[in-house]
Amino acid sequence: MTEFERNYKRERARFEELVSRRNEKSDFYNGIYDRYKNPVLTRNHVPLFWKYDMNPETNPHFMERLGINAVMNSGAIFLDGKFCLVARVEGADRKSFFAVAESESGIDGFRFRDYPVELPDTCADETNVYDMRLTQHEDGWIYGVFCSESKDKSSNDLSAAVAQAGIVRTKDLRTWERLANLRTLRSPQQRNVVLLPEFVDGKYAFYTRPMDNFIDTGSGGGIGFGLCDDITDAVIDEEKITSGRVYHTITEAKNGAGAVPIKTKRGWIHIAHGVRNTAAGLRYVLYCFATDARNPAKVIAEPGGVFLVPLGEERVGDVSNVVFTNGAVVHDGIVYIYYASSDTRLHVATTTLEKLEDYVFSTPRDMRRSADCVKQRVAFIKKNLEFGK
Ligand code: M1P
Repeated sequence: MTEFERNYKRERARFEELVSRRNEKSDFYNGIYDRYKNPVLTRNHVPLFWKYDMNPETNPHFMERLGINAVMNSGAIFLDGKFCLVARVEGADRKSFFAVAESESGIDGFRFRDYPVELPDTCADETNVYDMRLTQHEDGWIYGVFCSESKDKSSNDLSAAVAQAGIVRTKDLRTWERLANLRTLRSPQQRNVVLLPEFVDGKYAFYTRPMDNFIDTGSGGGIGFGLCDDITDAVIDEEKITSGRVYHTITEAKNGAGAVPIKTKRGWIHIAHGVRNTAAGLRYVLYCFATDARNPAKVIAEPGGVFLVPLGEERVGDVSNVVFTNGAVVHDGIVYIYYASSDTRLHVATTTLEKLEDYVFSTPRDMRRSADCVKQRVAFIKKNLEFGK
């Protein structure tokens, strides 16, 4: 057997074992959701023929020619009987692109289609694309809203970049039509933009994240909300802040919309991310809030504290201490929350719609000050002890 054949056979067997591995719930418990033992997508889920030259004559050592660094932040929908993810795949060259992976169960068996997504290349300056949110809109289209990043030519800093919201639409996750990037007249940069699945006052409704520059949100007060008339040339002139940043909470440094909001009897449920600064760098966690069904800019419930944090191995990766979501699926009353850890791999957590609603509407709010938080907890303990007597 040649070196090529030996290495190919071994790697092929490893790949098949990985993608056909069954997933099971881990022993984590908080009563709110279940976590799973294995990630649903990693860089090793990428087909071998995306990375290796498969010709033994030109690749006698069976060497990676185009490596993949990470598979992470994924948009998610249920389409034609399958859980479909549009994953952010990051090449060894640091450029991200999108690729569709499908599964029958939503918790395991995700396989990438043979080819990644080739977005219409309409922005000459666009250097990187990532974090697509998929919205099955009531107008009949599936929209993908993603970050379109370019070099900031007005700055001498080589790392200075400009983030904008790119928009595509499709019916089948195969043919993509690129629309104009979203323009927000009062915010120079945008990331983490999410399109609501329903019209509001006959208009397209977006959750935005006003930012002064690429990393810091600066004066941006939190997750914004704005309406636009024409999705093919989307312009938002005014953004109202919905879930805001607050001193000494999990959203102090910044926050951003995550999965497309989930419709419930009591309003839209949002699973977003909050960021705080620490001596070890930024820490990204997930948190929830709900907005009014008729006025989706108005927050009607915001449980205190975190919903999901990086645990164990999730804490380590290319950008450690991060969990991030940009996709969730509701199917048969089960909520599948796809979240990436440390910008490296993708996991799933599951709950039910009923439990998620219970969590969002029955969890006490953040009292903002230690003295008030301890009062809140003492009252809670007292009630429990009296109940136990
Ligand atoms: O590295 C963590 C995350 O950082 C960004 O999120 P935000 O815009 O809120 O800072 C995004 O680039 C995201 O992709 C990344 O996971």
